[in-house]
Amino acid sequence: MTPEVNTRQKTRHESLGLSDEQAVDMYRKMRLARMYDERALLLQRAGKINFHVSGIGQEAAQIGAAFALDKEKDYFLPYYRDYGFVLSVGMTIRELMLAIFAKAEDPNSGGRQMPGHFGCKRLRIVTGSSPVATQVPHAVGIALAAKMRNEEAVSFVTLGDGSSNQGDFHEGCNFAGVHKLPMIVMVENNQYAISVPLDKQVAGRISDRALGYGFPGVRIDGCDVLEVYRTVKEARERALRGEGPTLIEAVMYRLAPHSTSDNDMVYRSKEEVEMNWKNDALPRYKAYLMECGLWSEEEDAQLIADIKSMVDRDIAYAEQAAFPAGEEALRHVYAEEEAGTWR
Ligand SMILES: Cc1ncc(C[n+]2csc(CCOP(=O)(O)OP(=O)(O)O)c2C)c(N)n1
Repeated sequence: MTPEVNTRQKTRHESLGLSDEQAVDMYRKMRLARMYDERALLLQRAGKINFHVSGIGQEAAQIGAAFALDKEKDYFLPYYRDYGFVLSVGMTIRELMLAIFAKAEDPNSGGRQMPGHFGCKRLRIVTGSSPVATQVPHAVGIALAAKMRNEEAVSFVTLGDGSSNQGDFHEGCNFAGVHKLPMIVMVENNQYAISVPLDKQVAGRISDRALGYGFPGVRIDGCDVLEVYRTVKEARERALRGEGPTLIEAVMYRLAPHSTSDNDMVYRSKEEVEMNWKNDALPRYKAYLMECGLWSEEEDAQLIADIKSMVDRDIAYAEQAAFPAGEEALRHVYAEEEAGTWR
């Protein structure tokens, strides 16, 4: 008798080296980021928080990328819509709530920065500034240091399509290309820079710019979480082999207005937004998991209920948490000397 041969075809995630548990976890994170975002929008409308910048429509790219990186070794420089990314590398809903309520316990900046300005040493997230694209030269410097120290690490940086027109982006990419630095740049091309559509920002493809910097540039479907995972994983392997940076242009659509201060109906139509909801990554990936027999409507309902109670609990916590003390306002702004040591 010949032994039974397993002829079952590998699923897409299995062929990428992802376990069933990891594939489901990606979906859990997508749902978590989405529900956080929806509640943040409501909190702003209710007057409980001042401001929110939404990442709705961009979660798949953020989560696919996070799963392909090494949380113990790599350095992360996310931009202000990357809730899916920071939640996937270990930030909690409670911490995000503390940030939007501007409370002292916010690990990102102790309530000083605008929401979405991530920074957390514990999670290897490097503090970012408000001027867009300034994180790119920071990522370059970190990649240079990693290379000089022979660390097995990459720096991963994200930015928007509009920000890829800034000098910081070009100068950073050029330097990283010359020195073959272990850096991955992911442009989250959500089609708009506030009110300016993509065709008024760039005449060519963003991914093609990499040609001029001397490293590969790829344009991928940013609403396909597994495709983003595959691309970032390959880019990381290239970087660790000493072959230098990769530019990834993840194409997606910003489904919410630019921020809670923006009226997007002034520069785009309701029909256009509705049409793009049809490509929402969440139902698409949920359908994939259901086809694989890894997810059910019951599990989905349970997940949504669990996230809702976590979000409710963390909002209650953040609401009652203390604001930073007035006398702390200048801490971390100027260097301080205490008992002979700089902190
Ligand atoms: C150097 C600089 N110029 C202008 C701004 C104001 N600003 C904040 S977000 C933004 C749009 C950026 O668009 P994009 O890079 O496409 O990212 P998106 O917000 O669409 O995700 C602008 C112009 C800024 N923060 N920094």
